[in-house]
Amino acid sequence: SQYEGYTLWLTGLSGAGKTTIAKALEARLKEAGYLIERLDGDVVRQSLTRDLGFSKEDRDKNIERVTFVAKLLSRNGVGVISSFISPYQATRDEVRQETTNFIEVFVHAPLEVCAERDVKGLYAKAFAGEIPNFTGVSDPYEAPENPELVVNTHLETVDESVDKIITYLVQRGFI
Ligand code: GGZ
Ligand code: DAT
Repeated sequence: SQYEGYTLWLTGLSGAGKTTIAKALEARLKEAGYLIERLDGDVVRQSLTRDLGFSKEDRDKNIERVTFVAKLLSRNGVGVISSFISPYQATRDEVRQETTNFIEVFVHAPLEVCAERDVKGLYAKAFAGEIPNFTGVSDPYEAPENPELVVNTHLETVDESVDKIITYLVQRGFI
């Protein structure tokens, strides 16, 4: 391929819109003929990291294994779209060091909006105390300090958020 690989890293709360944006972006880029692989928390946690839970140690292991995969792909010309809560800045900084052309995207919506969406009913359970260590409720989320991009999903449509990312990839010469 004439294009360099990259690691587009979507971080944010549960329900912020990471998976939705990742899927829409993947569809747009594949349609245009680009080499893309998508890595998503829900899918990866059923396979590669199914032995892990949500302690800090397990979240870090989850990201560490995914980073290994993203590294292999991105250095070989693949555009990697990753969607994980990845709540710790230091861990995301390590991903940046390990992968090719790392792009940190903060997928942001206020906690109240995410909890209102409650796509999977997890916030209701978390607020009822039924899920320990739930990000944003009983576990930390460190917002990106210096992300390449921020998409505000409570203010933008999915298409607007995807367009913003595509414009950035074009500017960087990755597509
Ligand atoms: C956060 C949890 C938890 C807890 C289950 N905390 O909305 P979802 O369902 O699809 O996104 C969440 C997903 C998070 O997995 P990640 O691999 O992205 O997390 S991390 O990067 O921190 O390793 C949610 C579901 O798993 N889920 N329990 N306690 N999210
Ligand atoms: P996450 O993967 O971050 O847990 P999700 O993609 O599963 O989140 O759920 C996000 C919900 O929010 C989904 O029902 C679509 C909706 N939504 C509204 N506006 C959005 C936008 N601009 N971008 C992404 N999702 C949006």
